[in-house]
Amino acid sequence: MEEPGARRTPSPAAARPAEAAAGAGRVRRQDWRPPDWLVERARLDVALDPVATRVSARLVARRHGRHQRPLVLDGGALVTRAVRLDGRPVPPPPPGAPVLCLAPEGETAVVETEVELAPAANRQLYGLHLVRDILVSQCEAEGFRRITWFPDRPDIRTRFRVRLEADRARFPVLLSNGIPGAAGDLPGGRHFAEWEDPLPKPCYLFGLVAGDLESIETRLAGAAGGRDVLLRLWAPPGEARRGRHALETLARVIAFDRAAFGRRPDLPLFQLVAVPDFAFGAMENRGLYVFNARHLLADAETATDRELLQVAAVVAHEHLHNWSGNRVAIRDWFQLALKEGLTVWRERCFMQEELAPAVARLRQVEALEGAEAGEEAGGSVRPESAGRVEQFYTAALYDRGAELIGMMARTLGEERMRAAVAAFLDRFDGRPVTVEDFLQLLGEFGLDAARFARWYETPGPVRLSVRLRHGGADEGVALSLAQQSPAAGRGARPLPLPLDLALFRPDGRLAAGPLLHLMTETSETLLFPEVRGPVAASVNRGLSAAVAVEAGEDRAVLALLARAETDAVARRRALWALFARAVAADLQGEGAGEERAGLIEALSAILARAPDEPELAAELLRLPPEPRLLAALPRPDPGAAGGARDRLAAALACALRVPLREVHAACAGAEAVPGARGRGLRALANVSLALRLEAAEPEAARAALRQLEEARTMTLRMGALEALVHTHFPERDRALALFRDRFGHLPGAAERWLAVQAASRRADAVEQVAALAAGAWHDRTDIARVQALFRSFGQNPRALFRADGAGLRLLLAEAEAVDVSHPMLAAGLLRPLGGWRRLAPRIARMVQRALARLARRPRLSAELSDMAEALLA
Ligand code: B3K
Ligand code: ZN
Repeated sequence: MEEPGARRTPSPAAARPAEAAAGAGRVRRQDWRPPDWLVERARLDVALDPVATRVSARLVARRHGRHQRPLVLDGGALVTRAVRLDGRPVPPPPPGAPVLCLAPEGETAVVETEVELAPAANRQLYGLHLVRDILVSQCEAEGFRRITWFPDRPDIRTRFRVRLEADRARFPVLLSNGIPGAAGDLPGGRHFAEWEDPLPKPCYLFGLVAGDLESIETRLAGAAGGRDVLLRLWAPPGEARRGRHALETLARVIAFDRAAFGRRPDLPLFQLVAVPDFAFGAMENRGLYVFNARHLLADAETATDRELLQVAAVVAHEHLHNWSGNRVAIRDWFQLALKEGLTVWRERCFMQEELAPAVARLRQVEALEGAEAGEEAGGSVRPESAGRVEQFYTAALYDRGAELIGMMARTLGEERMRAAVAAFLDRFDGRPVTVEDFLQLLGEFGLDAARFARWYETPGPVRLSVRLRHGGADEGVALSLAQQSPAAGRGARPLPLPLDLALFRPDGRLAAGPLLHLMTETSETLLFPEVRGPVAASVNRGLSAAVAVEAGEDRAVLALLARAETDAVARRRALWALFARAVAADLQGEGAGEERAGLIEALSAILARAPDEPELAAELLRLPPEPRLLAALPRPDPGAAGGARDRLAAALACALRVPLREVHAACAGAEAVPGARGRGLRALANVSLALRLEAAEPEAARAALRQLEEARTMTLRMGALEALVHTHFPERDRALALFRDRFGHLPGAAERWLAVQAASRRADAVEQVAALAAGAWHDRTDIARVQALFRSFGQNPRALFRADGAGLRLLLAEAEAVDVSHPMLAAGLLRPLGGWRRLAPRIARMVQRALARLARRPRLSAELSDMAEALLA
């Protein structure tokens, strides 16, 4: 169910691969020029109506610099009724015209426009659109031009005053950025509300929501320099009570930003709005953060502990943008990795206070590696050019952007980095920024900025090969490191890599380190003259540098690290590598006995200490997800690899039967335990239950059903279902029926019920998903359900790539059916096919043929056919 990077799910449009849309009009980084005109003030009057919304705008523009160039305004899909320049009418441009050129004579100009929009017909979702019965805007990156004529670029900051009016019965709540002003009734059942943002902002941060919403709120006494700050959360009727967790998180984030970065709340009111089916994950409009409801409304009854943490991360992210992004805004969209990377890094700093840093880091690394494994990896986070600005919004840009900042933080030291970021936010408040501005400031704090700048231009993935040489009896140990980036050989200079490393003796004691080494050359050799005898090296602990390490460790080294590493990321890497080796050995008909023994020893050690650090133990006890396992095998056949995986999992679970049962029993009552410990115990209960069922223990099936029946939290309910769904015990079907009948009414429950079955490892998973797709609970017009069922299916490679082609046919048929109404979603469903070339030749050919067939089908949307073509290219 976990969706890495989902916190600010970029637009489904971003799913279109870069090549597909790279047409004639490429935007280039070098083409940025200062704006010719600034817009100092904007007054918008919006008469809302789903079919015909009228927007009257009055802009006060000022010439920027000495020149005679025109004032060029951007427009997108606008129907223009009137234009006036300094009070004089100008002929309106034709519908859909992309620019409006005006030639004011003076140094300032007043531009008045009247346009008409059709939000209910807006399928592009940028600009103003109707979701369910809520009118909502999305302007980042270039959506404001779809609301009114405006120079739509982030380096122009404008003070906005907004007046909204609408039918009171249908849209009783009218929201925009900043501080509420006058409001009241109008004739004809209509009403109005005024809003003003006291600070100028880029137009992409304009926000508007209108609908039937209810609210809950929290007051932070004296939080804004002695004045109160009100936090208010809006949701559809009946749902706001599930927003307490988000609202309380926002209060903690505000306190955190103050303590860690010296930021005070700069508005008396911050609002969070839950919009069901909002397509963009979440958006940081100033003072009016909009979320897809599932990223905002969550409590222990409806969401798992992991999801509650994810909600906290999204809430934190959007609010932290208020400084990193909103007040300190980027100059142009090529700098997106700066605002997003810095905000994800700040979000991570916050989350490290919400849960144990080791657990937080494990989850970050898993999300990062998931994104990098997709077809998004490759480009640099700040390319020279792009087909469309929207192509920048990938999970890889967010996560890599944050990793770059994390590397700088490790190099400077966390405290110094926080001070540097605070100084950056102070110095550039209200000024457009670039990556260079940021690096230059970090240089003042002692960072080798010129070297770190190289990271922004380097395409991924960067590799680091590691070789350990043991000298003679009295010569010590040499560690050779060599970095390799795809840009190497094209004059690329070496990247700075902060490497956390340690040497371990065979008995698990440290022989050297842990230490942080900043690698600055293409290849380096580190000498440890004092270290004698055999040792194992662990390099890039905690994923301290954004590189993939190739150390060619043998079984003994992996087993040692799996047992003895104190760094969780390095330890899990060793565990999963050992697991993949064992699967590979099984597939080759070799005994996997020794790998298995290493795994059993390491997992026993984790189980033995599990009650002390349950959340961490639960993470380390998880077996690798199947897509991840396949990525570690050469040309895998997903079906065969799945079989080997199951044999290995069963053998491990059998060997660990006793401690697993004990640990599982020790977690009883986890629901009553508050805070992080309770969360850890619930995670441990679930993972130990899942492992017990790997060995098909009938008693575990009974325990799982009991857990489902008795649990009061979604965490334990889902843990039981996720463990049972792969089995053939009668408890499985009873559990699925029970969940549907007893909890099906809860928000998101139908999606969970679909998704969990689509993840089944059973041989009949394809048939079951086909039946679900045809069943009553699957509604093709309901985006959330399509995503729940087919995204989960996409992460189930043994079903998706089943040798008879049935899984593939099912996915492609669904994509074609969905394409009729939701082309972007349909294209997104194909993403799991991204790695098809790495699969066993027979399976790869099957995928290729199926994609080619799809691409030839008539009447595909541009989105779906672009995606099919890009996957084939
Ligand atoms: N800044 C928005 C991104 C919205 C994507 C639109 N194409 C969400 C976020 O990063 O918080
Ligand atoms: Zn963001």
